[in-house]
Amino acid sequence: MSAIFPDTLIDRSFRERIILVGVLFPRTDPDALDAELDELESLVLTAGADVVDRIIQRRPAPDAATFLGSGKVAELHELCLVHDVDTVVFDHDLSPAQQRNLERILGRTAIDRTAVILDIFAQNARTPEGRAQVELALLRYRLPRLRGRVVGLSQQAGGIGTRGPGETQLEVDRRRLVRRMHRLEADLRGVDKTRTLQRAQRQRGRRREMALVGYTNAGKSTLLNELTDAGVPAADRLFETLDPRTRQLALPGGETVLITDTVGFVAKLPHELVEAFRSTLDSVRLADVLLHVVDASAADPEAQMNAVHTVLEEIGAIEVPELVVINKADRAPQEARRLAAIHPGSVVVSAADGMGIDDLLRTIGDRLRTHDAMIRLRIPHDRGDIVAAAHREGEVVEVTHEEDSSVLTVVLDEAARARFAPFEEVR
Ligand SMILES: Nc1nc2c(ncn2[C@@H]2O[C@H](COP(=O)(O)OP(=O)(O)OP(=O)(O)O)[C@@H](O)[C@H]2O)c(=O)[nH]1
Ligand SMILES: [Mg+2]
Repeated sequence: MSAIFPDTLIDRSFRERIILVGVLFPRTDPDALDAELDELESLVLTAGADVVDRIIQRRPAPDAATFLGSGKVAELHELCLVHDVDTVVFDHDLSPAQQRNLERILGRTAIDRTAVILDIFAQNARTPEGRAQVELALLRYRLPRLRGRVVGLSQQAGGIGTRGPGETQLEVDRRRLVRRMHRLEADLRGVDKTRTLQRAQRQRGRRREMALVGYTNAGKSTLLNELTDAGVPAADRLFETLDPRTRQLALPGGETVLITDTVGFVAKLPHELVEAFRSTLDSVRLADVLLHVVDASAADPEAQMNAVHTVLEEIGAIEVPELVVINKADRAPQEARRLAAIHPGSVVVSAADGMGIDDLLRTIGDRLRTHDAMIRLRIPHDRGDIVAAAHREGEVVEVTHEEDSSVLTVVLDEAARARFAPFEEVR
């Protein structure tokens, strides 16, 4: 497989020289585009290449064939020659056709932000599951981009798995790629099943689960280490963490909860990745509380918070209660205070030196406790399934039987309470 589809999109046998391309659409704020390109530059650096220049064009809309106008493409080509550039990276998603046309005109690789992020993920995935998820995302990205390659006579000789009669090399490649995708999907479904089982066992113990979420490099892993001595690698690199880690956390009241560190988010996180990491991100979707770690020293912490919320929405986790943890207060004390003032209920910490951690632990305890509520459910006699569910998901403290229904007094957490809402007795 790797012979046909290289593992990486950016060559790492040397440091590639790269030009960034951004387009300023009528409703885009020029500063926002600059910030996006700064971030794209750090993504490229993380991927192991160097940015030598960037160009921006104002356009009402992307050109269907080449994204930029033809004059700008010629200028870009010129610039590529001047700087001896290997690859151009667009801040925007390129269609397979745009990518192909640009590569033909420029005579070098043209990729988009999505490809760079996929590339970093491919580099950082370590566990078999993480690698399978990334490979699946890469294949999903590549499938529509497969193109006919010129095949020499010797390659047409055939053999098992190569071309059948009348099949073009493109068809062969496509078939192999799809087969590999199905294989990966099946493997991942297996892992998913095991995890669901483990989670169901934990649920029976009603142990609370929290997930760390946040923009990449916000300090999630550093915070997990500070809270639990987890020994998780933390580094000043984007997408350092890809594989989830779960640790126990002892709260001041004596109870323990589970806390999971997982992959960081970024603006325009490729949907191929969100799709492939769906089971990893279950730890976020199914958590009782999210610790949303915010880097107060980032260029625009609120834009990062918005990007995190966009991803949470995409993975169906936007309803999970969130506790905002404003981090790196040592580096940006003023901004941390400002953010705390506009996010009531948030906690300011510095994961690197432990400042604010006691306060955070106390707040976590309070938040988890207030989520339990004692409510009364009126359940018709023919709904034994609901009665059983109440016993499973909550703590039933009293049952009274009436003519056509039972009334259960039950302690439920917030998420479970929402599920039983149709049966809740309003007093
Ligand atoms: N000054 C300062 N640096 C911090 C703090 N917390 C984390 N860092 C640094 O920020 C960088 C990123 O930290 P990580 O914990 O790896 O961040 P992450 O959110 O897990 O990032 P990814 O896994 O890459 O998404 C590291 O260099 C940390 O040392 C803090 O409170 N203050
Ligand atoms: Mg991390």
